[in-house]
Amino acid sequence: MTGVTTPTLITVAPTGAETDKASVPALPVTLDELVTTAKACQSAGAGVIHIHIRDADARPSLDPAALRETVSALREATDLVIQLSTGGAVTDPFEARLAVLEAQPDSCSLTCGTVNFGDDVFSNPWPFIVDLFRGTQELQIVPEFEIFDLGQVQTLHRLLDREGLPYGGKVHCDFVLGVPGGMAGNLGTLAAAVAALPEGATWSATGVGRQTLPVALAALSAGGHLRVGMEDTLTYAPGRPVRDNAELVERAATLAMLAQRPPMSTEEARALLNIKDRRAGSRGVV
Ligand code: KMH
Ligand code: ZN
Repeated sequence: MTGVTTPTLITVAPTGAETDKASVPALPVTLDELVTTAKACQSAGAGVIHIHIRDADARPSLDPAALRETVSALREATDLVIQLSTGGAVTDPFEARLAVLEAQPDSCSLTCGTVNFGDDVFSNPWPFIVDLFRGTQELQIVPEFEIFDLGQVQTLHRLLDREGLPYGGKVHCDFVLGVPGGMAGNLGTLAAAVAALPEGATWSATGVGRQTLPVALAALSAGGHLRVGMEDTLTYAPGRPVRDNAELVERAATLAMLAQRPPMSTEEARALLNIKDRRAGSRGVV
């Protein structure tokens, strides 16, 4: 089986758009909280950070100036690959989601289809997917293809067949399992999704809520990478809320070490995804 000896890319998704700060005070929502979280998560073994920002009232936001400021502050404070969410919140309009690319992140999420999302709908129609993909190519941003359901893998094939490879030439996916309305968070579903991927694609997996550990263990055993964080997981163990994002990264790093696939450094993460180096003093594209 491929990948069972390769190091593990750990992505942290610290905030998301769905959880209220008022009900989860540990959720990082201000720029200071995000920077502190990012540093702690890099020290704990993260290579990529998947960012949603909040406004002054801790509501989900896609404010362009705040996104730019966030990218710049995280780039200054860490070496993490900075991935902005283009999914935003279920209420965000397509234009604002496309405009996220203008903040010049290293990477962005790109969801490959519409999915029921609890009581809501996370809308990603084909023309939007194509527009977003072309935007990433033009602005030299590496997309991470988010897959919430099996059919979305077929949409990824269609996208690559019609539009060519993403910027950087690598196809990297993140499976999000266990969203109410999306694919189930179990081994059989993950195996089917992995088997359907384009040849040579790399992937990580995220199990939402109680699916966190089963999905992480399955992903490690199948050569995949890990995404963890308070966007997806708020309970560390039954009856015990997550203290902070770093402890989820620490747990992922421990599992990866046990699997003899230690966490990747940020430089290894950059090489895996072929990220353009936008850091000060860099020599350009890696
Ligand atoms: N907040 C969800 C509706 C992404 O970041 O691209 C979408 C989401 C996916 O979180
Ligand atoms: Zn997200």
